[in-house]
Amino acid sequence: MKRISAFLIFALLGALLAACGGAPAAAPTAAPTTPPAEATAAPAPPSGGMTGVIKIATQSPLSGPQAALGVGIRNGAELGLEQLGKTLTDMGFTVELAPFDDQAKPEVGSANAKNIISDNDILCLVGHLNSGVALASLPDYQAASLVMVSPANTNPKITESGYPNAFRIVGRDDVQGAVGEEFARTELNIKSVYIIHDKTDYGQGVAEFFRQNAEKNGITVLGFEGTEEKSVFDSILTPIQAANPDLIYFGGIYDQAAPLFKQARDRGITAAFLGPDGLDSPVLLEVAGDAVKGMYYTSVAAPVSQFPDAAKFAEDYQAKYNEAAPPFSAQAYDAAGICIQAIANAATAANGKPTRAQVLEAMKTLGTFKGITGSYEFNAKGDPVKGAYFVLQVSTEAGAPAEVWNKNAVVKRLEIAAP
Ligand code: ABU
Repeated sequence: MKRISAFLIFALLGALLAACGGAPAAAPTAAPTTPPAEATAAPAPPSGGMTGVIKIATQSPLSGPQAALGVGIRNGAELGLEQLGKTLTDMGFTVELAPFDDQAKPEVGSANAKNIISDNDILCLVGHLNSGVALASLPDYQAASLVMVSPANTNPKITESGYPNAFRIVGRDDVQGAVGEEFARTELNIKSVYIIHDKTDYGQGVAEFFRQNAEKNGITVLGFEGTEEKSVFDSILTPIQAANPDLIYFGGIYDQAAPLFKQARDRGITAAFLGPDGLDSPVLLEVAGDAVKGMYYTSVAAPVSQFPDAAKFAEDYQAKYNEAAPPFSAQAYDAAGICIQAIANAATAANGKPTRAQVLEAMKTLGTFKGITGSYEFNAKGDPVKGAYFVLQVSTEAGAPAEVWNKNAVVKRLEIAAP
């Protein structure tokens, strides 16, 4: 009888609740043996499980003769994290930069890469300056599914070797070499060229693209030499002087080009000079002086003054680092922004700190990223769908090289689809 009364009371209560629109109470299952987690845990993080440290690494030369561009890449990425990292800190993460010095040496880059992938907090990498160093490091990045976004590497092998984790925001040397050759032939009326390169993946690669186009289009190639010499170029310049070319094309970086060009002029060689984006540094002007004033070069980066949306970046860079923002630094800022956006998208999808593999997946569906140096969308290989290519002329104005470099004139600006 008591059981029936209790049943009736519960039934009446249930009917009353239902009449008031309340949901019927669920039947209890097993009694909890421990207090609910919410009762004892620390206050909930801002959203879901979005806590912990997220690091973005950089690899570039921070010491040695190519540090002027390499430090710019590190600094540009650092500013990117400071100004764009809010996307991640607002979600609840702590964001840190992990800078590595690859010394422009493939073996150092590769050793660093092993350390980078052993730090599970590093979810994306901005780098490198040198294509050869990136190519030595990519197998390790790939093994760990670590996304690399390069602000500078132009050798086609970066995106033609099948690394699913390799992305870049700059154009490629198969195009850059052709742009340089066409400019030399059609605008400078060059009929003969002597080509020197630095024997690296980058320098030799772009020199070969220049040569292929020159031979195809009727420029006489009087010589094609590789050298690792950095200071005394007599043995290289003696045959060049004898050959008397209209043009010396140098495939390599400014630290080698500057003494080469200077010594060529000092010997009385009158050939025009031309080279690719590895020359895009005020240090070329600082070291070679009058020898390079007025010379032309091609670039995929160009001085920061060429990008209207990068005006604030240029101001902030000057204020923070007490020097003008060098070429590739604004691209590093954008590469960091791309890393941040991909990590944020991956975190949202995972509702927590993502894995590297999840960041890589997010890169594949990133869409268009609007940066300060351009809008970037990647093709299936990791190239930007369209690359920007510049032909520039070194300013002849007097003044500090870092400031004068920003006055270099853009002679041509091309947007060319990735091959
Ligand atoms: N593209 C300029 C930096 C040199 C390199 O790609 O190796």
